[in-house]
Amino acid sequence: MATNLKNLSTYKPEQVPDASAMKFGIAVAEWNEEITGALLKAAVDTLKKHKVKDENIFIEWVPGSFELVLGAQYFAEFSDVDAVIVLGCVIQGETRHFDFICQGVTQGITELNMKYNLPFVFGLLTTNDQQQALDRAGGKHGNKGDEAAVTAIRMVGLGNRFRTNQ
Ligand code: DLZ
Repeated sequence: MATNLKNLSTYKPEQVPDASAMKFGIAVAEWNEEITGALLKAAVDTLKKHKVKDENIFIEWVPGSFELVLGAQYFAEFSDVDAVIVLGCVIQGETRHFDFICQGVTQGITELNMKYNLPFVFGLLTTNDQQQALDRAGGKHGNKGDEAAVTAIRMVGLGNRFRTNQ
């Protein structure tokens, strides 16, 4: 939706269902906190804009992006949220650490989506440098936190539609 417009925060409001009864878990990484804090704020603001109640937004910080997978799984195992959003920012360094973290989180979140009957939304920035991350955390390319929140609401809505049509 948004990415082809080069602004991650652009979406069609009519595609977003009423979220007033939905519950969301957000796992957010402490690494690159300037960025992840901005992603988190945008995600929470967007959830609230779509009527998610404060008391239905559960936020847990984890040390780094690699820990997002287990943080997300804890939500699935030990809470009754309707969807989990993970927010992190991995910036390319001089070593291959970047590749391993990105691969681990991508694979891990994909597997969680398959294992639990729950949407796990991938809000991980993987950038070459800090500026690219800032551009996507409230800069010229919008905010990936907005997109993650909208995606989470839409996926919960999709699940609800399937369940009620059974
Ligand atoms: C170690 C590491 C490095 C080098 N870079 C990042 C990064 O850019 N973004 C991020 O979220 N986390 C980074 N980490 C930390 C790992 O994600 C993880 O927390 C540690 O390897 C401990 O498991």
